[in-house]
Amino acid sequence: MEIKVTENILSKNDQIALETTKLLAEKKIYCINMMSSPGSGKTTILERTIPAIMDKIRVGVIEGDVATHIDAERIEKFGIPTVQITTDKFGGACHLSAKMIADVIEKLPLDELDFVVIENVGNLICPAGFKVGSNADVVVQSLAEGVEKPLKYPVMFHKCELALINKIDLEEALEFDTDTLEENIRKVNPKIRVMKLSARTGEGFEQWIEWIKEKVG
Ligand SMILES: Nc1nc2c(ncn2[C@@H]2O[C@H](COP(=O)(O)OP(=O)(O)OP(=O)(O)O)[C@@H](O)[C@H]2O)c(=O)[nH]1
Ligand SMILES: [Mg+2]
Repeated sequence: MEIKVTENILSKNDQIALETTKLLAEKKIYCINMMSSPGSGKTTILERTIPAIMDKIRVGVIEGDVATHIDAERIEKFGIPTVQITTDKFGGACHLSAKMIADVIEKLPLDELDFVVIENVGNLICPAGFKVGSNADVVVQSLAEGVEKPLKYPVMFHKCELALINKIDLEEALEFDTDTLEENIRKVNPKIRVMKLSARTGEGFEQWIEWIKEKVG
């Protein structure tokens, strides 16, 4: 007779991430984890998103970088709660871990927020392997990176429920095949939602802002 013993052993990282998810749920906060290669436009997307939502949605941001407070300073100018994590204190880690988030999350005024955005360290590989306690994972890919990236770095696209194709203002100049990029994203993850936008011009932002409003409720 075969006896199957199934144990659900969460990794230490996942246990800490779950605690953060519970804390955010208690505070009725929706949280997204934005990930991408360096320079895809995560911070620029936030710079356009925050003023579009901040009259109705109370938003706070956690910025993750290997070094510098540059991104936090870009976000702080909107007068919203912002925390910068620099991973050079953790050996220059190429991702945020659940513990790094748990250690700073209460620096945000959680009782006064509806929405927390975590901008992860720019890297298309490592952040996909570490839950941080977010409700949704969002990947940004810019046109300049090439159509094959979802096929070469599938784990990130598999993990995320939303892909933002950014910098569509460059489509003509780069002679970029955005449809093939979208197809490649869907090949990796048929369920993923894909939105095309430009943080430079604001084109395509309506559906992204709508998505946030639906999720935050
Ligand atoms: N043309 C164009 N440039 C953009 C767009 N979005 C961002 N950029 C530019 O791309 C560069 C990188 O943008 P960031 O927003 O700093 O990218 P990031 O993903 O936050 O970068 P890291 O935090 O370093 O990973 C900047 O020079 C932006 O001005 C866009 O939609 N169109
Ligand atoms: Mg950034």
